[in-house]
Amino acid sequence: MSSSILSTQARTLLSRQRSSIYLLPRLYTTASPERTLKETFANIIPAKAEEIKKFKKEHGKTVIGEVLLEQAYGGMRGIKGIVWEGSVLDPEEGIKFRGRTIPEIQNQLPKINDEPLPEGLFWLLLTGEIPTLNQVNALSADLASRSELPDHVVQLLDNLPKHLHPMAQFSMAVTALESESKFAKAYAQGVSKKDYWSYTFEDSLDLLGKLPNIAAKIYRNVFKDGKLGQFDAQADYGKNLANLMGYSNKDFIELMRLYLTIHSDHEGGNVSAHTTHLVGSALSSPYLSLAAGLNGLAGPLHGRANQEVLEWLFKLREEVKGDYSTETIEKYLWDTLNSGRVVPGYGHAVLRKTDPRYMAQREFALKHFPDYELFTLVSKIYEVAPKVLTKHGKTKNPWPNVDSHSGVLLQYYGLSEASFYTVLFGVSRAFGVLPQLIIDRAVGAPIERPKSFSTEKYMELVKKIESSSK
Ligand code: CMX
Repeated sequence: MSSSILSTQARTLLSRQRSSIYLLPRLYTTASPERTLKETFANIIPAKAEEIKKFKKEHGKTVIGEVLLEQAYGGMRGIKGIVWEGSVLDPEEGIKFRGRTIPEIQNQLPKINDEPLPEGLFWLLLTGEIPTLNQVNALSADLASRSELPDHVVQLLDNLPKHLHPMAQFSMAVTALESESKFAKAYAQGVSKKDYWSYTFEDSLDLLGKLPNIAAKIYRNVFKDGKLGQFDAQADYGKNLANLMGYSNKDFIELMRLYLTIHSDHEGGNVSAHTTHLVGSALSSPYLSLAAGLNGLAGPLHGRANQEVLEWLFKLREEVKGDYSTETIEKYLWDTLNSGRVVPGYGHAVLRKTDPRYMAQREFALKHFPDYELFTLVSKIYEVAPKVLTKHGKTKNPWPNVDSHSGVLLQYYGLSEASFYTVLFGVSRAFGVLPQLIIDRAVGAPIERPKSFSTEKYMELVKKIESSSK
């Protein structure tokens, strides 16, 4: 077992507790004697739960921050109040998954070709360990075995109007899968708290397994002939997602693996992660919790920015008619800002430099299609926009985020329907938020309930605090 998420004390405790861990069924058979994901997690979690309990008991009253009034009115930016094990976002360095940067996970996670397999990232986020290729292959097979959609979900998707946004369709389909929730059924039968995580784990894997079919069904229904491409129970997740949507180009499959890996997790405070975690804290099933998160991801300031970027780029292209000079692009940026809109794909609530997810996608483009016209345009904007945004003086971060680049890669391979892009983001986000939901249930995380006040009450509070400090 990796020592990455456990202190020495916790590891000692774990070795004492190992014998008392109840036995779990194997979820899939593999020739390898290695542990399954569920067995690995079950082995880690008692010590982790004990470590948290002890940490809370010994340091629970330590002050870890202060809250300014402007933060209460400013979207709670920077307030520490969520526990999120999978990743931490550093303003300068960007996202780290269990302490590893994007280049590190690209290097360390198991691969079939050059790009990491998102199944491996799921394993890492849940356990803190890098799995072997055998373990990842077995997990891919397990997810594939859970992929079938119940008839009522297929019918629901087939009956939705094409003009309903793909993200609304996505969230509805995930909500409708509640009928399959093993957690909800077990809870209704009065299962013990200590077993919540096991049912949450099963629901999470069932849900992840079904997402490629849901996403592809939406894509094929809304934009194509409604018929899904090939599904191969022996193939990995990224390949099946690409194939089901009707894309078999091997570089596109590589792109899907990279895309699903890097869009997965971005610590716990972003809207989709926080919403999933919050709704899950009420013991809503993974289906209802993820659907809530997807509804947040669908917002233009969050995941839908990838669609907005493409629309904005196309308008720019139409307006400048092939003139990609600095002056023309500068003018277009100022026109956007002066009309009271944001420049989509730029800025971030936490990051203060170019998003490493942007860089990973840029490197993919440089490797596979350095001369693609839209990539050239995006690169030109990358040269110009930070200066314009800095001069504009509002945003705290004039650098591009993940959404600034993703659509252009999809365009290159012919996936040109921008309103579908956030669905792909959503499939990936499930890889990041479901591990935390399982951990939350395993360590007995409480229902979330922060304090709110009216403006009148804040005024009273501020008056009291300010007069007592005079
Ligand atoms: N263009 C123009 N103005 C921007 C801007 C941008 N790209 N980014 C921020 N600003 C403005 C804000 O609207 C805000 O203006 P007001 O004071 O008038 O309200 C001001 O700059 C300060 O904002 P900030 O503290 O820098 O940024 P926030 O934490 O409030 O918001 C974000 C972060 C991402 C919502 C914002 O940068 C934005 O709207 N960017 C464009 C949309 C986008 O790309 N979203 C995707 C983010 C990644 C993701 O979640 O997928």
